[in-house]
Order: sequence, then C-alpha cells, then structure tokens
Amino acid sequence: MERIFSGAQPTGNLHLGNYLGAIRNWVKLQSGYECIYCVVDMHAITIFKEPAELIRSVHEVAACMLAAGVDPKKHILFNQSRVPAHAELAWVLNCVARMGWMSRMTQFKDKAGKNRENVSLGLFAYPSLMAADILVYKATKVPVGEDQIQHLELARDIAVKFNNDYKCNVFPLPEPVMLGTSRRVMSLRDATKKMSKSDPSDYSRINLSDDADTIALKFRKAKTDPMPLPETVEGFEGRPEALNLVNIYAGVRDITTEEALKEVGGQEFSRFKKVLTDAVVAELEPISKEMHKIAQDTAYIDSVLKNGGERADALAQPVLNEVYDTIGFLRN
Ligand code: AQP
Repeated sequence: MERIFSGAQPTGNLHLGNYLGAIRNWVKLQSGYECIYCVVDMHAITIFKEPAELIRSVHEVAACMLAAGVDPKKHILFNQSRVPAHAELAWVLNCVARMGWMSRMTQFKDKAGKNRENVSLGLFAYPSLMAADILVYKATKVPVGEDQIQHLELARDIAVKFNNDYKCNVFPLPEPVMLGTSRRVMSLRDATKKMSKSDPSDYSRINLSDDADTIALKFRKAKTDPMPLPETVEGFEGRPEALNLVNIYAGVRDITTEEALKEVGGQEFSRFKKVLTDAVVAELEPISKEMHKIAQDTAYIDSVLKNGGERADALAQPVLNEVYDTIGFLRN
C-alpha cells in the first residue's frame, strides 16, 4: 500500500483553508493509503513562539485533526519533535540542497519580507526539513494545498540529487495530492492573499473553532463588489472576492465552481452570504463541537501523540540507517 505523509503547523487556530485544502483530504485518503499525519512543531519554531503557547497549539491542532476524522488507531498521528530522525535527515538534506534552490522559495520571501537579514536560519531551511519529513518515511503521496507545491517540488529535487550524488535509489519521488475546488482559499479581506493563520486580522479567515454567529459576522464583513454573482465562471474576471466566496461554497459542498454557479449564480451578495454561511456552519459545526470536547482532554491527546510517535519512529529509523550507510557514516 502506498504511504502518505502530511503535516500542519501548530502556529495558531486552524482555518477553513487548512481544512478544505488539506485536512478534509487527509480524512478521505485514509481509505486506500497508509497515512502518517504530523503536527509539525519543529517547523513552528522557525518564528519564535512562547513555549506554553506552542504546547497549547499542538494540543489544539491535534484535537482538530481528531475531530475532523483522522483515525489514530488505523493510521499514525504524532508531533514531529518526538521523532529525532526528522532533524537528523534534515541535516543530511541541508548538505544536498543548494542555496540557490532555497532562495527561490516564495514562502520564504513572503515570510521574511524586508527583514531577510534578521529572520532565523531555520526559516530559510524550512523546505529542507519538510523534505526530510516526507522522505524519512519514503512517502510517495503528499496531500497539500496549492501553497505547498513549490516546497514539494523542492523535496523531489533534493531526493533526485541525493540519489544521483550517492548513485543509489534510496528515495522514491513524492507526488502532491490535491483534491476538490479549494486548493487555495483566499483571505476574506483581500482575495489576492491566501487565507492564513498568521494574518493579523481575524476577519480574514474562518477559524475551525469559530461559532455560527462569528462565521456569519465574518462573511457579512467579507470584502465584495457591488455586482450580483456572475452566471458563468467567465464572469469572475477581475472579481477575486466573488470567485473566492463561490469557491468556498463549492469547497464545503464538495461540488465544482460551475455546479455552485448553477445554484447561486446571479444572486446578490446579501442573499448569497446567508446561503454560504449556512453551508459553512453545517460543515464546521460538528467538527468544532467535537474539537472543543477533545481539546479538554489533553491527557488523551498526549497519549495519541506518544503512541503515534513511537510507531512513526519505528518506520523512520530504518530509513535513516539506510541513508547513513549510503553516505558512509560509521555507526558500529
Ligand atoms: N489558504 C489555504 N488554502 C488551501 N490550503 C491551505 N493550506 C494552508 N493555507 C491554505 C494547507 O494547509 C496545510 C497545513 O498548512 P500549515 O499549517 O503547514 O501552514 P501554512 O501552509 O503556512 O498555512 P498558514 O495557515 O498560512 O499558516 P502560517 O500563517 O502559520 O504560515 C498545508 O497542506 C497547506 O497547503
């Protein structure tokens, strides 16, 4: 059976983009693949985070994954720092990846902005740790949102260079898996930017923990334009906010944008936003309730993550040993 790896950062509340772009697909893929899902706490410290806040976020993100339907018995759910092989392989991959490759990563450019000289070395090396996350399990499928495609291509480039440099075939090449219409959910305040945990405005995103009233308020305040919704997709030209809201509707209903327009095309935003709110609340409310319940029981979450970490470690260690043997590290 093919193996899947994917992760989410504990950097704040998970949002509708994380859910539609990644986590909902993780759940679907559980039938048909051997899945390893990870709360990537080592990635989260590339930008400073208070330790107590990091612990709270790891619990919250794990609770959300469990509430959404990740099955920790049939599959593996753990937090990254429990498995040292991620960091160990990342060092090897740092020595394979090229500075020029890393410098072209748009997420680094976006996050570092004008502050490039002062961001952490970890933020720059982030994609190499992400490559290690995947390759240390020889995972071949990686469900991600569109924003992570460039990092995944880099992981493939690193795997190819490792195999070529050491004249071996240690790493299979991982491929992205993107399902549904919500591969890139955009901000509710500025539809040219992706919906993100780190956006300073809470009105830019729908958090999975938001209640029905908050979701309704955020959609009421979402940026729109004065025209009614178009009847066909061509009518979205120059209307990114309209396209984003209709795509969110299509995403939660699990239908195409064209099918969504058959239902809501031509509606005024005031009417459509109510329809959209009802659809999003119907999808998120059960998850949000379950998430609040699970989040109360941190002992349960810790036991899931510990058990998952032990099982992940058992899969990762032989791959790391193979890498060390390949590159000539003496270990006996
Ligand atoms: N807006 C989005 N639309 C679709 N998919 C998205 N993902 C993230 N944002 C969107 C997907 O969610 C998964 C987990 O993402 P992550 O936690 O690793 O962090 P990220 O991609 O950096 O997302 P954020 O929310 O923007 O976090 P911050 O603000 O902390 O950087 C990934 O599969 C991602 O593609």
